[in-house]
Amino acid sequence: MAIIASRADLFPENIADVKRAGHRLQSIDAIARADLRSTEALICLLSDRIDAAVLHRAPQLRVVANVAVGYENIDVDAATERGIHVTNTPDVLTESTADHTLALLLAAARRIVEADTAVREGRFPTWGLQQALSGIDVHGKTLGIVGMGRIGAAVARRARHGFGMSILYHARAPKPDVENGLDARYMSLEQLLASSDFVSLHVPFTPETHHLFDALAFERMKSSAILINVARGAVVDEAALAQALQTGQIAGAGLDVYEDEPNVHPELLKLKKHVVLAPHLGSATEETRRAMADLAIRNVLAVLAGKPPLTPVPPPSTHEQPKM
Ligand code: 8YV
Repeated sequence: MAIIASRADLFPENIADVKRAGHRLQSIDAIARADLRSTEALICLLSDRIDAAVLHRAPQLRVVANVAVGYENIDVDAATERGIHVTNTPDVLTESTADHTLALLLAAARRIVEADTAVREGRFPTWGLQQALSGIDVHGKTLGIVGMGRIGAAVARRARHGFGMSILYHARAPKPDVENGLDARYMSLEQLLASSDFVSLHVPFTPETHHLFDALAFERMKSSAILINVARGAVVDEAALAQALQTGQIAGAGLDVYEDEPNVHPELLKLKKHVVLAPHLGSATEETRRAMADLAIRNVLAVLAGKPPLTPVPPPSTHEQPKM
């Protein structure tokens, strides 16, 4: 019997799985206050920082299971040095996150949140050709995808096959397998920014992607363009984005992630036209959160049974880059 400490509010079926495997589940409300001395498995969230100091407090630890595809909250080097497995939850959240990306793109382009507010406040606009709350067309436009991993490709499929959009993309290297069937064109970030009506971010957060979207990037975008970010907040310089929106350098933004969650840059909060702000809900559907929890549990149970984890985070020695 091993002790599994969980920061995640697991579902009844996860609790049953742990019981069936003969382990004990301990619910913890904060990593900082938890007694981890006997913990052999830790289930954690993106908001939990798992650094060398936390690992030091858990001498029995064998696996850290992040309930997220991203894992920049975990010091993977420190874990690997101690022989601790780190796992994430790829694939199971790809389609939901892609759905959410399109939801933000459509909402920002067609001003759905502003429209909803107007109706609720009794400001139903009078009919006119140059109608108040008119938006920007999505179908047939050009979508620039930055980071063509699993989620980027799922967004591209929806945009291409659902909305007849032309797909441009920038990634570390061209991906001929993804290009097939999508007519997607690989190009430099600079070219992509100059040519896209919508730009959607799907890169992991790494030192290289920190503030990849800064004042210069916004200068390079079309003034009619809308930026969508469901990846990581710190890929965008939020102050520069607020300024680009205020000055009309770009037309709008659909954001799900922020540099300093749960705080949002105060200047962004003031912007309404073509700006939609969601609170990090990319994978937040009932079905997907169940699938994420199930995968995290299966990773933990595999390691505790002496088997390899199903979805290990690549050990740093492989030099494999994280994928979204
Ligand atoms: C997380 C996410 O599920 O998977 C990721 O990397 O950003 C989200 O889907 C959420 O933050 C819960 O940890």
